[in-house]
Amino acid sequence: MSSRLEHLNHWVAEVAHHTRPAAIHWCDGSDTENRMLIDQMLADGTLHLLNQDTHPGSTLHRSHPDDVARVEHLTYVCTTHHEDAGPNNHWMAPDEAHAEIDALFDGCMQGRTMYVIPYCMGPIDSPLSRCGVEITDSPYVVANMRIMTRMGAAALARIERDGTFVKGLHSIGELDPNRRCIMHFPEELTIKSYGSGYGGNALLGKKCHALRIASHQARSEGWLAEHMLILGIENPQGQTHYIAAAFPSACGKTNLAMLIPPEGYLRDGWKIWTIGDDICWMRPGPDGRLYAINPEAGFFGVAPGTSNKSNPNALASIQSNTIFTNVGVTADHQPWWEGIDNGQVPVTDWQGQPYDASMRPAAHPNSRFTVSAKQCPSYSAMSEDPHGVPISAIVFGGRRASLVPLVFEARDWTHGVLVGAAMGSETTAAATGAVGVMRRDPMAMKPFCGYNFADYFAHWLSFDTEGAKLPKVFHVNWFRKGDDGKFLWPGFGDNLRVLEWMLRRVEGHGGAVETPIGHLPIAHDINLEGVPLSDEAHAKLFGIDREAWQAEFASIGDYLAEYGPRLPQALLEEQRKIAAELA
Ligand code: GTP
Ligand code: SPV
Ligand code: MN
Repeated sequence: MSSRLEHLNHWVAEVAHHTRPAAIHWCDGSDTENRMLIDQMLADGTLHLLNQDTHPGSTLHRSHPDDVARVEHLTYVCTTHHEDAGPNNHWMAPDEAHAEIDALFDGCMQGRTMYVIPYCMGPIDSPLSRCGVEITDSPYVVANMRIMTRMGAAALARIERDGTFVKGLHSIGELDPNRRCIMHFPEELTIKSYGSGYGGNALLGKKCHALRIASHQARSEGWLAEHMLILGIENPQGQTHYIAAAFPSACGKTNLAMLIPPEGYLRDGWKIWTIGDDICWMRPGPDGRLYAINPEAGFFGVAPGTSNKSNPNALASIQSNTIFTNVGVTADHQPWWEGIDNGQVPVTDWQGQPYDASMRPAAHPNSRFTVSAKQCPSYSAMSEDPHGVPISAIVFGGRRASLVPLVFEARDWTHGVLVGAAMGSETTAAATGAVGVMRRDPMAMKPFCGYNFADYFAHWLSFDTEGAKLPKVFHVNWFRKGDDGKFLWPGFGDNLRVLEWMLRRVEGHGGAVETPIGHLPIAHDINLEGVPLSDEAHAKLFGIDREAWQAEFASIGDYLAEYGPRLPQALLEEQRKIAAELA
């Protein structure tokens, strides 16, 4: 190997010396390699074969029952100065963190194969892309990384060209929750993760690299690494606008990214193009607009609730070559989850036990599918464009049963940054801990920002420069509930009605009323043809309760105060101005 890879070779040798694997395998990403790994995992029970007539090439993995979600309380950002990680992160001093986790890695790969996975986040030839190498003792991680990233020989060639990469070391260890932690060293471009084999804890290219490390890097290099989907909306005239949207985990990104237009819109010729469903890297282009790429190559999507009605594109994508994790199975070995709504019944639950509805759901609420983005019928060829796509609108949104209307528009960039910073959402099964608890989740980045949120908000504000052509900023809430506890808005495909209004606003001809919290559509500004809404639904989706919003702004003020003097003054002033208008 060339001298430009010496650094990589040296690190691999050092890790092998420390973890003592029985063998070292450099992943080339080939079909042969993938087949070899899948066969080996089928033989040792890591994977189970699903029905090859209905789901060719698809398998099922059952996680350890204590290892089924991200673990935010065991996730650390280890910067030299505590202040740089901020109140939004768990922090440990780098020396102490290395010592603690290195002790866990000591000899941990004995009897196992150590896999070296070179990967590229983003199109191989894009200047916006960044590479990494994950070392892991989990073949399941290798198989997932092969779908989720551009992995193998082409990535290694780019690493050789770049001469730099993010180092990620991972071991499933004993899968013991008491011997588990995920450490990030953004100043060293290094990740160390021990004791979990699940999703964001183990597929290090995803949340660890593409968000926590990348957000830190993006700040110093003048770009943004965000927890956002990217979609293209093609109007009947054939023009396509791109939108990036940040919703917290399990709050609708995959679904919105693959939306199928409702009947009337389909007839008129509207089309949706999927670029990405979870992560977005964007930077200003020469024309002052923000250009975005999806750093991922696949979807690690929530299974429950995915049906031919809610998300036909996702369902079509996962008919073959898919790894299912923690779903139930039917008598003839087809995958099954709550809400699949296909007339079949599960016989085995996600733990491999006979299904008993009184014991547990058939599929874990955070069960997932891993599939190549290329299998999605709405996947856009623009996803491979090295320049990325220009973003016309940024959308923030959360899961809010009360208070927050269906949609509103920020007055300007500074207000938009406040709208993102003030985001709140009810927690979901994507992370361990209580579900349904309202918490602040700025820009849907609470679990993923690799530095102090105060600095992050300042970084967002800094894009508002002379000559910048920034996207308009909106806020949505698909999850408002009525007094009966049911969702008031049909959601899913009908969300296009809201996106269409946004595009009219972007083009300068959509109607709205000004309120202290932003511009709201009056109901007739949004096309509601064929959407029967009760008077209660109407009032709640398109109105604001001033008194309740006063309380919300007081709470937002309290939240921002937690960031102390480091918080940008402009954000505080914006919050105070709106609080005063509401009073
Ligand atoms: P992560 O992969 O964890 O980041 O999640 P995500 O943001 O991609 O969420 P996803 O699209 O997988 O949706 C999560 C859950 O929300 C699923 O159970 C969906 O059925 C549900 N959901 C998505 N969109 C809507 C909507 O418009 N309305 C309602 N009521 N539910 C929705
Ligand atoms: C999320 O939790 O936001 C996910 C799943 O997209 S994970 O890869 O586990 O982070
Ligand atoms: Mn996510």
